[in-house]
Amino acid sequence: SDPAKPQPETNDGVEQNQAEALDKDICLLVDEKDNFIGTATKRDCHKVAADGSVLLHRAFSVFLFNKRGDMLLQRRASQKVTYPDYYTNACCSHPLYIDDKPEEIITAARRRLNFELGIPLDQMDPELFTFLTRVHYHDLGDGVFGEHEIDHILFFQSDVKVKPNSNEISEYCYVPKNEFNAFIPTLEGPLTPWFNMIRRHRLKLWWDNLHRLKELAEPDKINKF
Ligand code: DMA
Ligand code: MN
Repeated sequence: SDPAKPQPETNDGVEQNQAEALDKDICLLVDEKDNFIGTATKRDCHKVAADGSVLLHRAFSVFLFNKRGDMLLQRRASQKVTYPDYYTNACCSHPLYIDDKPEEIITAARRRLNFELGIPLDQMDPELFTFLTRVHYHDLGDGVFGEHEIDHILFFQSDVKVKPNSNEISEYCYVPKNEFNAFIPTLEGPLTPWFNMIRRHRLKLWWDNLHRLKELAEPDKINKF
């Protein structure tokens, strides 16, 4: 079906494109050190159990900047199963289990930047990504679907063509660094927990140092903010 068109809801109230991904996408289960230990459907990875636990899985978050250094901010579509209508960084998703092996993070990031933001693959040279660090966090979401992830944080800087997929993203804009702090309180929706965490702990440092990010990278670290 046309991914841009909101489809009817399935009997659990989830929009059809999103429901399809919940049951088809196979995510990667990891231990607290981010070792791959098994697989589970996207649905099972996000279900909040009665005791509040959620299966720990691998994820990534891309922060995208143009060559002037402005950051792309997006609003999640209202049909997203987790955190609908929340404002967040350019693209987040999960590396999948594909062709009998775990997908590489940058491969997954390019796949989803292409799917969600419509960025042509040939405008996303793997060299343009910097893998900065990992964040381990747990959030109950709406209490039905939540998150428990080791999130690989990637920065990407280039001028790219953007054509958002409306089933994923309802709004986007580029925010200049010097306007960011005044702009955030004017938004009409909440920020996702992972974006807020990075915003509070690392965003200024990394945004101030876009030209020398490789020196700040701590890929072996798993932060718990
Ligand atoms: C999941 O993002 C990953 C993080 C870091 C929260 P998402 O809910 O946007 O995933 P998807 O786009 O695959 O639904
Ligand atoms: Mn997840």
